[in-house]
Amino acid sequence: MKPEKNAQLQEAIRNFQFEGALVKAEPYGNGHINDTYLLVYEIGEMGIVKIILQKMNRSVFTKPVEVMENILGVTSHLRKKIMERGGDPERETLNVIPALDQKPYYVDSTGEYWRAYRFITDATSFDRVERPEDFYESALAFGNFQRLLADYPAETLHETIPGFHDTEARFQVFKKAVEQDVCRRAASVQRDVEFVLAHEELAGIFNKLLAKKEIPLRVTHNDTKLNNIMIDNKTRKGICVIDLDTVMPGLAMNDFGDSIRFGASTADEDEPDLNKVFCDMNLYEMYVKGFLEGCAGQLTEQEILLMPVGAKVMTFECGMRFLTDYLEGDHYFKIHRENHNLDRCRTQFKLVENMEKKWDTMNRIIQKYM
Ligand code: ADP
Ligand code: GN1
Ligand code: MG
Repeated sequence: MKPEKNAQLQEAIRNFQFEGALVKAEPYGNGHINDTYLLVYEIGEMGIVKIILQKMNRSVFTKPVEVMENILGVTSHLRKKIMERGGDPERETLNVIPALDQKPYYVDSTGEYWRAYRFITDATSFDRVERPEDFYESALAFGNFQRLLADYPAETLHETIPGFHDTEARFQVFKKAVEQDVCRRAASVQRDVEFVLAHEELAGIFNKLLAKKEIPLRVTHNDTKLNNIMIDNKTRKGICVIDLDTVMPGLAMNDFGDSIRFGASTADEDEPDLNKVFCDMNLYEMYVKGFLEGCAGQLTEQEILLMPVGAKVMTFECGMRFLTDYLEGDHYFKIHRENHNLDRCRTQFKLVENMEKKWDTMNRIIQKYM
């Protein structure tokens, strides 16, 4: 770690209410947005206590205080419901640890925002499906999450990223990135650009249905990839939904779709060999079953029928976002190698193509669970 970065980290650590002796502080996890650290403390007879400390991404979340207001609101709502049904609120929802000044965040001397969570112990966040049953359990948990938030006052939530899943608006941003071509990369990705342009129709589907009031806005997670859920190591249940930065009014189909995009793929999101990338219909079916069970009858028939569209739209949107970021010089998603965003974009477009081939099957499976 660079010395400046470490100094900032140490400053943040000093400004939270952590007990015990710090034995380890290291970068953690595979999120694309925030800087996440694992802190390990030793507290006398209690033994080892772990903490998640995050430097929030200020260029993505321009109003970090509003993000934290949302998270406190949502987690206290969840906490109440978890306690009502005899669950363990320390493990089944995120728990924010206040800073020394009691605020839910600390602003360091360089103006960066930090926040801390209790570490969810004896659980794992997976970057790919290792056991199909885990994917089913994650679906149940994401569906359940949406159900628990069904009576949350949506009007009190801040829009932490305006137009986050407004695919139509993202299409316009993409076209602008191609036109401006600040990194002079557009010529080398002509085919990918054409793929987006040829799929323009996908970008407007949900806005049209929203305008006609045919689909409802609900409180949704909006970033439902598999590594945003903790799976209990013993019971293998989806114990806790994490990464609550984007909980906002949104579409049930998008929460479903983003999970399929990531978890039903036969390869990693950044797999360079596209011959390995397919949308697995068995995993898709497991997710359908789990998600609909988790939502427990809350969804309208129209929403359920539109789930495959959600999968295609979210995958297309995500690929387009990766390509936009590649064209703009990789300023949004963290990258770890050259052309990383381009590799990510191509897996998404390969998945869209594969979903198109399997379209009838995807719809048939949905109908089976209605
Ligand atoms: P990002 O927005 O960058 O994706 P996340 O909030 O998803 O950041 O955190 C990144 C990773 O850190 C997660 O995928 C998970 O592995 C781990 N993580 C985050 N919060 C916790 C927690 N409370 N307990 C255990 N692990 C966590
Ligand atoms: C980001 O934060 P993380 O890594 O869970 C992104 C999602 C993308 C995803 C692609 C706030 O998710 O929208 O779908 O990467 N989050 C944000 O892997 O932009
Ligand atoms: Mg995450």
